[in-house]
Amino acid sequence: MGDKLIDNIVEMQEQKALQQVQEMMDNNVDVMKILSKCKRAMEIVGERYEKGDYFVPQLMMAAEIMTQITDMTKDIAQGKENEEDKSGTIVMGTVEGDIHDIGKGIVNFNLDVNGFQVIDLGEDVTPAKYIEAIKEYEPDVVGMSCLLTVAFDSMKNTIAKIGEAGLRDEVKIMIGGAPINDEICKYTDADDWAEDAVKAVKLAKKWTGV
Ligand code: B1M
Repeated sequence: MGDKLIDNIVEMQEQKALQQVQEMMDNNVDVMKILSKCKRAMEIVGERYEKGDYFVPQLMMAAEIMTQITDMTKDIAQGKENEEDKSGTIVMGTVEGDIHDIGKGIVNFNLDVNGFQVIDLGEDVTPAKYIEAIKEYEPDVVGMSCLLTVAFDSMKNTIAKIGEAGLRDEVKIMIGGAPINDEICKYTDADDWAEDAVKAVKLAKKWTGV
C-alpha cells in the first residue's frame, strides 16, 4: 500500500493519494511510516525535476499534496498530545534564502507531540530574527531547516551571528534537511544534525535530558 502511495504522489494523483493515506490511518499504520513514504515520493519528484521531466509547477503540486497529507496526519498525532507536559523549548525556522517548509512542519509536529514547545519562526528566517527569538524565548534548542545547497552559507552565517550576539553557549543548534550531512554540520558549526523527524526528537531529548 505504501509503494502505491509513493506512485500516486509522484504521478500527482491527489485524490488517490489522500484516500490511501486515510486508509492507512484507518488501519493504524504509524504516521511516521506514512510520512517517510511521502518523503521518498518527494525525493523522486525532485529527481524528475533535476532530469528536466518535471518543472516548478509539479514541485508545487507535489508540495500541495504533501501539505494536505501532513495536515491529515497532524489531526491524529495531536490527539495524543499532552499540553501540560512540555519538556523543552525549541525555536525552529527555515534559514534565510530558503522557503521549503514541509519537512520542517513534520519535524515540528513530531517534536510537539513528544512534549516540546515549538516556536516556529517560519521560512526565510534572518539571523536577526533568530537572535531576537533566542532572547525572547530562551530556548533549549535552535533548529534550522535547509533544503538548498546555496543556503549552507546562510546557516553558517546565522550560527556565527548567534555567536557574535553572545548566545552560542546558551543553546544547542540542530540542523536538518535533505542535503545535510556530517560535513555540512561541521562546516556550519552546528552542534548536530538530524536526518528525519524521529531522529530530531531523539536529539532534542538527549540535549534536554528528557
Ligand atoms: Co524545491 N528544490 N526549489 N521546491 N524542492 C529541492 C530542495 C531540490 C533538491 C529539487 C531537485 O532539484 N532535486 C532543489 C535543490 C537543489 C540544490 O539545492 N542543490 C530545489 C530547487 C532547485 C528549488 C528552486 C530553486 C526551484 C526554482 O524556483 N527554480 C526553488 C527555491 C525556492 C527557495 O527556497 N528560495 C524551489 C521551490 C520549491 C517549491 C516552492 C515549489 C516546493 C516547496 C514547497 C514548500 O516547502 N512549501 C519545492 C519542493 C516541494 C521540493 C522537493 C521536490 C521536495 C521537498 C520536500 O518537501 N520534501 C525537493 C526535492 C527533495 O527534497 N529531494 C526540492 C519532503 C520533506 C518531508 O522532506 O524536507 O527533506 P525534507 O524533510 C525531512 C528531513 O530532511 C528532515 O526531516 C524531514 C522529515 O523526515 N528535516 C529536518 C528537514 N528539516 C529538518 C530540520 C531539523 C531536523 C530534520 O532540525 C532543525
